[in-house]
Amino acid sequence: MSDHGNPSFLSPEVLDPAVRVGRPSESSGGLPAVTVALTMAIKQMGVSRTVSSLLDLNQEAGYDCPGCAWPDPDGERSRFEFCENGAKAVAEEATRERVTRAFFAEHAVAELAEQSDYWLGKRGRLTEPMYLPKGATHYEPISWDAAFDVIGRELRALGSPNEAVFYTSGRTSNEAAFLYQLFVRQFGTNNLPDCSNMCHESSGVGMLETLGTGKGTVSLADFEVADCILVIGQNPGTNHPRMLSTLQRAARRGCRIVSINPLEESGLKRFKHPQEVSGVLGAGTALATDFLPVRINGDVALLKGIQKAIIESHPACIDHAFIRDYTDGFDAYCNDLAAESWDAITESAGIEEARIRALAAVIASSKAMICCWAMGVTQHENAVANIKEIVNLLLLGGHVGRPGAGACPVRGHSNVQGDRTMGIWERPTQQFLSRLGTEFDFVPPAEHGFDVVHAIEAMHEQRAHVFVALGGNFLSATPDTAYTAQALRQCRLTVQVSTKLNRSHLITGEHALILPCLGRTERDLQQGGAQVITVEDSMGIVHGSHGHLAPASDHLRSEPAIVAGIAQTTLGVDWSGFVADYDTIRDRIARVIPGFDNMNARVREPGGFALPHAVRDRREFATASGRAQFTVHAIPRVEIAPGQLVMMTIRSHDQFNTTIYGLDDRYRGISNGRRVVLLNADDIAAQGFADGDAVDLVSHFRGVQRCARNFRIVTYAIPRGCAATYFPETNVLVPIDSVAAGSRTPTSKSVIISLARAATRSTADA
Ligand SMILES: Nc1nc2c(c(=O)[nH]1)N[C@H]1C(S)=C(S)[C@@H](COP(=O)(O)OP(=O)(O)OC[C@H]3O[C@@H](n4cnc5c(=O)[nH]c(N)nc54)[C@H](O)[C@@H]3O)O[C@H]1N2
Ligand SMILES: Nc1nc2c(c(=O)[nH]1)N[C@H]1C(S)=C(S)[C@@H](COP(=O)(O)OP(=O)(O)OC[C@H]3O[C@@H](n4cnc5c(=O)[nH]c(N)nc54)[C@H](O)[C@@H]3O)O[C@H]1N2
Ligand SMILES: [Mo]
Repeated sequence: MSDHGNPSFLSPEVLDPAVRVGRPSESSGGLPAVTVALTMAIKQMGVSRTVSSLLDLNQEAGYDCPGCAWPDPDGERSRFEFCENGAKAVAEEATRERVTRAFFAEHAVAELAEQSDYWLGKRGRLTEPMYLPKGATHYEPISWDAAFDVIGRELRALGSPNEAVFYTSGRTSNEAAFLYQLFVRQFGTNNLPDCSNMCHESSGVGMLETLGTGKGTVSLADFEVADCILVIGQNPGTNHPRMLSTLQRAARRGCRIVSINPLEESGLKRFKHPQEVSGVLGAGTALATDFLPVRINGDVALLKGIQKAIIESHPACIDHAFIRDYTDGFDAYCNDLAAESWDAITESAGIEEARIRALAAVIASSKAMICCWAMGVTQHENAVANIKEIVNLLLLGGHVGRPGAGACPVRGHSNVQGDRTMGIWERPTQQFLSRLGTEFDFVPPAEHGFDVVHAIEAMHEQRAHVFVALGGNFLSATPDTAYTAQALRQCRLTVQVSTKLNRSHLITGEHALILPCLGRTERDLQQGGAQVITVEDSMGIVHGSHGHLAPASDHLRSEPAIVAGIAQTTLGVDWSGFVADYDTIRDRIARVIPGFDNMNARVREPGGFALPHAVRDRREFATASGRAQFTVHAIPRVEIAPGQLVMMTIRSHDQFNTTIYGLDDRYRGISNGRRVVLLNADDIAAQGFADGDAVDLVSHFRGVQRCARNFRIVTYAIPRGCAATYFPETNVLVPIDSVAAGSRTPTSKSVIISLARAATRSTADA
């Protein structure tokens, strides 16, 4: 265990006394979106940087927005592809604030750990490599060469390469990701956990088993012809705002848009396009035509109910030819639905039979349906079953591999899909490994590596001793914060390649390094000139990204350069050629990864290029049987004692994962604080509490209780028995051993909690 101080490593657990609660808004976008974004941007970047950086955003010669993975429109994109949360993401990176060596000399690590995530993030960009020696209280400057030596020494000293963990977050470029996984595999391990393990892993697993692909089967053009779009467990108004323009165009054509969500998220009610005059001045466009307030984790039941109703009442919409020619398992699926009881369905879904039947009629009348989803369905014990039920529904109507129809898992991080394509995966296929081994003349390790949860357990049990993160905020993003903190502290060395200060820099191994890197918005100048990096969006389009801003500091290195530095001291390889000219990395990607032939030429074409997709393009299903699979799942039954609630941990409008942009959640009417718990009025009353009371949240799993203190109760339109809080404040409540079957994704949207009156006085009295 490290012995530098004993900080309370979680965010400060004190009430937000100034939190204000108003009414949720009736629409999203509009003038407030522009003014809030510009105010935040100008505050952090100043006027001229704001103008130049926002004009470059998502332009063909500009950089890819670090905000989300929603694709850019083809052809006529406006000069100003505006999105409030994209602007905030840029401002956060292009801020003029700096974390310097003087800052680290002034503040002990233990002192910094007492600060909130919001405060840490607002200190600005990291500027030079910093080192926390064993036993030290403060980080001190270190040269790049010395830093790489520290890493090389620790990695070479390990008993086995499997004692190191190499995490990746989804902002990493294709080029950096490809080099990183190559280094890790040449070092000798597949311990490549990534943020996907906590995100869309359940989508990947569920789709791979049923459709033979882990990627979504639609492109943006399909949204122009779909006549029904289901948005399941996703809050695009906050997390994928550019998707609202797509939905708006669909709504104007008369496309039905259905939201399945415990919360009636404002972003899906009505959208005022900030780039249209009517969007700024008028009432906006109504988006969701139907809203089903499903209970948390009621999706398997609801989806089964819809399908049962379709089979019973709308047999004409079943695509029997498709089912006969392309699928397996239809009979068992029908038998299971016939035997399912409506009582079990309505009880679990929390939606009446009549409403489910009405939705079934809408879907039955659709000729081309797209199902979109995100974290609302992927972070439950039965998350893979959720995904497979979505696939069942699509298969039933033949809504796969035809225009306007298909599966659309909406990815989170801007290059999380590309990182996986590049081989950031703890369970690589044999085919990938053999192509990599052939190209680079080595034998890659075949044994599967650690995912995120396995990695935490291995560090905790001292089976892994070195932790390296290429981006992200591992401590705060992962479940069971206290347990994960102990795990990181057991390590000999922890290394964070980062742009901004975060809590993972403060909870460290015996010694620790912070390696500051260039961000998307910045110029990446190498020996061979200014470099382009590439990313892959949520729909498999690969395109270039060119940063134009001057780097936050002269000492920053690019991610590929940092990976090359680590590889040099660890393996003795000279990758300076790769760093000098990223085209040389892309040449190798093109030879290893199918679909990337001639990559260097094609990424330079406007808009980039689309990766081939066998399901979308040819209705070819690379499953074990070569056919798409109908599957059967029981409705999950969760034991919930009286007084207990199911809690989902969600994002506010002012955060990007663990980066807290601000303290407001404008669309939900909450401002000036984040320690809130959203509850149904009847649950509040039944438990003897009142709106505004301060409570501690206690989670219950396998006899173990975990506690997060001091949350203000907010009355909200949420189904009975359900609660909502913000991530990452409540990650401390998510049990490390509570993971989705099949994908091992932490169950961050299904946490069983109870409420206890807080020792602190209620905010109403404070
Ligand atoms: N501005 C901004 N953009 C982001 C991010 C960010 O933090 N900020 N994060 C990025 C990342 S990495 C990701 S993965 C995405 C996340 O994007 P989302 O998945 O939209 O994010 P969450 O806030 O986790 O919201 C999940 C939604 O699911 C609903 N939900 C929760 N439980 C259930 C359930 O059991 N069933 C159903 N049907 N719905 C449920 C919640 O009410 C909420 O509306 O966004 C990406 N984009
Ligand atoms: N309870 C709960 N937990 C969750 C979730 C949830 O819904 N509920 N969602 C999960 C999901 S979907 C995800 S994706 C994970 C996210 O997990 P992560 O990806 O690990 O977390 P982020 O908060 O996105 O990482 C932010 C940090 O990334 C660094 N960074 C930003 N840009 C760059 C860059 O260009 N390069 C490098 N090297 N570093 C950069 C900055 O230092 C910043 O502090 O969290 C998961 N955790
Ligand atoms: Mo994510």
